[in-house]
Amino acid sequence: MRASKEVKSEKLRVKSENLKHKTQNLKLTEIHISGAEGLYPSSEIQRVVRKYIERAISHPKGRPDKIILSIEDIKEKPKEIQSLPVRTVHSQTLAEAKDIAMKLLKASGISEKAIHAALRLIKKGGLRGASLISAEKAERLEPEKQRGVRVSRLGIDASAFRFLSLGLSKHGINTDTVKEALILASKVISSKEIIAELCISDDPNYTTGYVASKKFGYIRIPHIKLKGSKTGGRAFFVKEGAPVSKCISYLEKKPVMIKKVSPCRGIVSDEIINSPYK
Ligand code: PML
Repeated sequence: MRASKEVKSEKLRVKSENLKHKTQNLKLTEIHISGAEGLYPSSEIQRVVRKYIERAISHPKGRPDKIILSIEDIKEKPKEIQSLPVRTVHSQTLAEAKDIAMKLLKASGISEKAIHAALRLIKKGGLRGASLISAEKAERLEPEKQRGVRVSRLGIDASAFRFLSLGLSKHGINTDTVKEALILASKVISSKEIIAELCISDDPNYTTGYVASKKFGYIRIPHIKLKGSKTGGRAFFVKEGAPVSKCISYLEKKPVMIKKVSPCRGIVSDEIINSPYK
C-alpha cells in the first residue's frame, strides 16, 4: 500500500505591478504519506487491506488524496530468516546519536567516506527508495538515483509476529513502526552483499533511527534527528565489488519470511561497541 498527497511546491518570488514581492506557486509535488507491505496467506487479505486503508487515512502526516493498493500472488517459496536482535542505545542529543551511529558503522567495516556520503544523502532528502553505497569507496551504486531501491516481498509469520510483539512490549516499543523497520532491516541484512544499513525516519515527529548490521544486529538510536525535520531515508552499505544487480534483485524480488525471532532487549547502558552480536 502506498498513500500520498499532492502539495504546492517550488515557489517563485515575483514583483507585481505595485512592486511588492509576491510568491507564486508553480508546481504540485506528490509527497509520501505512508507505505506498508507484507507476505500473507490469502485468507488474511481482507483483514490486512482494511488495516492498511485505516492506517493510510488516519496518518499524522495528513489525509492522502491517493492510495494505491496492489496484491500479488507470490509463487516462489519464501526464504526463511531470523529477525535481527534488537537493542536501544542511550543517546540524548543529536551529536551523541550521530557519534554512536558513526562508531557502529565504522566497527562494522564501513569507511568514514561512505558514512559521510550516506549522512549527506539522507540529510538532503527526496529519496523515494533506499540508496546503495559501496562500503569503502562510497560510490552510489543504484542505477536509478531518484527511485533508489525499494525493499519488497518481506513478511513475518503469525507465530513469529506474536513472539516479536511480546518481546518488544516488554520494552514499550511494540509499534507498527518498530516492527516494520525491523522486518525490513532483517531482510536487508540477510542479503549476502550488504554489510550494514543506516535509517533516519522522514516522519517529522519520529526522531529515533537505527543502524542495522551483521555484526551488531538492530540498534535503535534515539535523537538521531531534530523534531520537525522532514528529511530522512535509508542507506545500504554494500561490500566493495559485490554484484549490484544481484543485490537489488534480492532486495526487490526475493520473497523472504521471518520465521524465528532473536532476543529483544531494552536500553543498553554498556558500551555497545564492545558487545557485538556476532
Ligand atoms: C520509519 O519512519 O518507518 C523508520 C523508522 C525507523 C526506526 C524504528 C524504530 O524505532 O526502531
